[in-house]
Amino acid sequence: MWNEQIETMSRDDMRTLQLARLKQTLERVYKNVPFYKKRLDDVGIVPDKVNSLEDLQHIPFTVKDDLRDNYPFGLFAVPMKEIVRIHASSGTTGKPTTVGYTRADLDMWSECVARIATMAGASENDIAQIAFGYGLFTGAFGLHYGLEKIGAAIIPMSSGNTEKQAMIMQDYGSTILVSTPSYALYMSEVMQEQGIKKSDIKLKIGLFGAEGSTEEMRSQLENRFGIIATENYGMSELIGPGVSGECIHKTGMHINEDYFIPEIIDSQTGKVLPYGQKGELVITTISKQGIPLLRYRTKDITYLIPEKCKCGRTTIRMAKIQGRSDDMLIIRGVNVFPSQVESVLLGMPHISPHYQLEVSRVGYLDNLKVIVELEDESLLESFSQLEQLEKNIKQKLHIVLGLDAKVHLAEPKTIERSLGKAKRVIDLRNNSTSTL
Ligand code: DLL
Repeated sequence: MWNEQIETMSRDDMRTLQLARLKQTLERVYKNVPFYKKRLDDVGIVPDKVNSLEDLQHIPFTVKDDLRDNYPFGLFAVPMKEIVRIHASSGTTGKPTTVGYTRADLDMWSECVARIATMAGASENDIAQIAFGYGLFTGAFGLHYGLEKIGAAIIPMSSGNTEKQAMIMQDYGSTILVSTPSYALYMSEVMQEQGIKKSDIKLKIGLFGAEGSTEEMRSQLENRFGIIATENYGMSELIGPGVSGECIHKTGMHINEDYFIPEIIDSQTGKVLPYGQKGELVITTISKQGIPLLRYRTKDITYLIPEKCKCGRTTIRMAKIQGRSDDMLIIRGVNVFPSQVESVLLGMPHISPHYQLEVSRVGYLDNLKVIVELEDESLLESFSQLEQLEKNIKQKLHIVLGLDAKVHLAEPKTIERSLGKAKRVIDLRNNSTSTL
């Protein structure tokens, strides 16, 4: 363990620590951020009267629009001279949500990532190839400094240039790959084309994150590279990667609860839900200085697992993200998450793990087209086999989604590969695309 004292703390001690830090955070934002002073005044919350964690539920939520409205630095809680780094969200349209880090924030961030890397099995003996893009995106820098803190040797590859990634992986003997799951999958494909086999590389651990993936996708990655694939979660507004991560038991992502208080709410009513119930994840940062956030609505859907883990850690875990509340497609009244489609497709023979969902509207009727890529060209010759495959996919999708989808079998390697977060949904109803 990286920080045994914190990671195995009793629930009572953790709650005491959380309350003390919550109070400090409330006092700090009340004093330094006019936005929060007004928010708290509006509901009559006086920071030094908050005496229990239960009081948290009376504090108003913060949402992405609050950051947009105060763009770029309006929610910062320290003077600019104390900010030593700026990052921003990975969104492609509009103004990016912008965050600032003090030196203490950077230390805390590295500590968070050091913990999640260690729980996934990483150590000073490892060579870590970082294939996230370096830039405003938090992924690369977060993993970089966290892994460096534990003493691993960092290869700051950035994303793209996939042939070179494969060569470096083989030549330098990388033991950890850091990337999105979809980019790792693409990398494995390129390696196969280059004739590089599992036995030619030394990879042991995949630290995957920044987008969702199913258990089926995990198995594919583990088989293709011969690794243990773990997942980690984060968000630029909250710190970047390092909010939570899986240990080797892969039974949910341990939340760094001494820095982040998680809650699950019903996204319609805003009411807090009990452990185990699925809803929207809301996080309060309780140590951050640059831009602390109270009850930030992540829009990510998950549930919390409070039981102690087999690894010995007592920190609360969050289940795999089941989708984003704004990523859920409503097709003819039926709720569809791209991850449901992924879990159907990845279990089937003859098709590659690359897919896209295209939603369109004809008249008043929504149509879902699932574009599925064939694994190789062997089936292209046989019309009857193609027809049978299409029928099988349609049937399975119908069982899981409860609606009829059109299936389009695309030729091998025709769906665009992503270097970062994969574009899974093309929604022609309002001309937007989104990630899984
Ligand atoms: O993606 C931070 C990060 C980088 C996390 C590298 C892990 C590894 P943003 O670009 O702000 O930050 O995007 C945040 O990405 O709200 C989720 O919807 C999604 N996301 C991140 N990790 C996961 C995950 C980074 N493990 C948004 N599973 C979040 C599913 C994830 N979705």
